Amino acid sequence: MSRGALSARLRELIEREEVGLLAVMLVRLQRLQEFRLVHGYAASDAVGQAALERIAGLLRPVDELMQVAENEFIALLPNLRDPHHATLAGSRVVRAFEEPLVVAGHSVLAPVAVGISLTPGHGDDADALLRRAELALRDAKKSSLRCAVFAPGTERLAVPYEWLHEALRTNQLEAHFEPILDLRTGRIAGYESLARWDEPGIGPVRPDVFIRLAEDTGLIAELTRWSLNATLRHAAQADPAHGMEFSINISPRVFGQRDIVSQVTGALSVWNVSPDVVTLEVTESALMEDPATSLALLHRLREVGLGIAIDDFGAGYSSLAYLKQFPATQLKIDRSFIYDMRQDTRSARVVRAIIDLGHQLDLNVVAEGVEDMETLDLLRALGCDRAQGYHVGRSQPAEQVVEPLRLPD
Ligand code: G
Ligand code: G
Ligand code: MN
Repeated sequence: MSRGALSARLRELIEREEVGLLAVMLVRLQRLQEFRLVHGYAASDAVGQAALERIAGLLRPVDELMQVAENEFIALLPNLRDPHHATLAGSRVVRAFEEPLVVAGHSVLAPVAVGISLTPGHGDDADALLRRAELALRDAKKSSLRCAVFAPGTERLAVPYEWLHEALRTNQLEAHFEPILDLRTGRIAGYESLARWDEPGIGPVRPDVFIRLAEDTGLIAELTRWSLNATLRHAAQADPAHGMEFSINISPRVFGQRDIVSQVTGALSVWNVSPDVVTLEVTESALMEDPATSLALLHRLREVGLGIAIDDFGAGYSSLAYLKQFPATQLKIDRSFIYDMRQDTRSARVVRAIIDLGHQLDLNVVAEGVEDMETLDLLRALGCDRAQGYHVGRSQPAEQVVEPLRLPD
């Protein structure tokens, strides 16, 4: 079913009095791309079909279910007694996908995340409800429950271009540093720089929101320039004797700019930071858009001495063929593989395989999103080199982080 048809159907339901409390439940299957890479399109379509049937089996006869993308389903749940029942339905779906789907003899573990919006409550505009279910789904992915209801106040999608432009111009963004632990020495090896934007009058704007806005509007060049300089300015404050390393996220889109190399080297020399303590984090998807150009630019950055990390490994369209050609120094395992490795031995085995793969390619392997000690211990036992995540430490304003690392005056 198309998005247009879905919106139309949702509008119809909203207008009907007898529908009462209506939930829009967005279910997204994860890891389908991985499966498709191994087993092909027909098999992954079959997984979509099996998932549809599994969800349908959990719904009431009055509920409506449709598949809106290969890995995405929307259920409309009318006449709910109270909002809590929407959460119950969502959690039921999450739990049901803890069991593998069996498709054409293959057993596939495809976990789901569920985002929910409600009307009345979260508006009576069909598109807004769908967007809010999507926002809830992003929260769900970050939560161990894998199911979330839209939380009013978290919505920052409507931030206009002008505000971000102004925020960049007036230096309103702030670099926060998230610690990265060396699992061998038990010491902090360095920090990943994460942009934060707290706009007076509206509150914090989520980075995934403003980074996407920047990418969509061309402000990403400004944002990258800001990010490089803000990170290196703070990095420069740290005494090199501490041996700290600093990682900077680089958006796919900047590989379209040919001067990205001189921008990076320029910022390094302005702040007098050695390239060997700086790693640029790039997602695989970035490299798939225009592999030839991206690879050439990455090779030049590598030649200058910077580290290159493949960020969110396994989450996108992973291609082992490209991985082989990457001048990467580091592999960051996406947190969707980490969060359940304690309970799920298959996840743990996938993590182990990724660690071994990374090591075979001489990459330093970093696990993202480590939320408890058990997972940390498990990763150490599997030979993972580094880890980051809430259990290691949350990000904090860069100023505070570098304060104790300062050069003696
Ligand atoms: O903290 P978390 O919500 O910070 O970040 C969300 C996403 O935003 C992450 O995928 C991260 O890679 C990205 N991100 C954070 N800061 C920056 C930045 O300065 N530049 C780019 N390109 N991406 C960033
Ligand atoms: O895509 P990238 O890996 O650059 O994104 C980093 C993001 O991960 C940031 O949004 C950061 O706030 C978030 N993050 C960091 N540690 C954890 C964690 O332990 N659990 C979860 N759920 N998110 C985390
Ligand atoms: Mn990152």
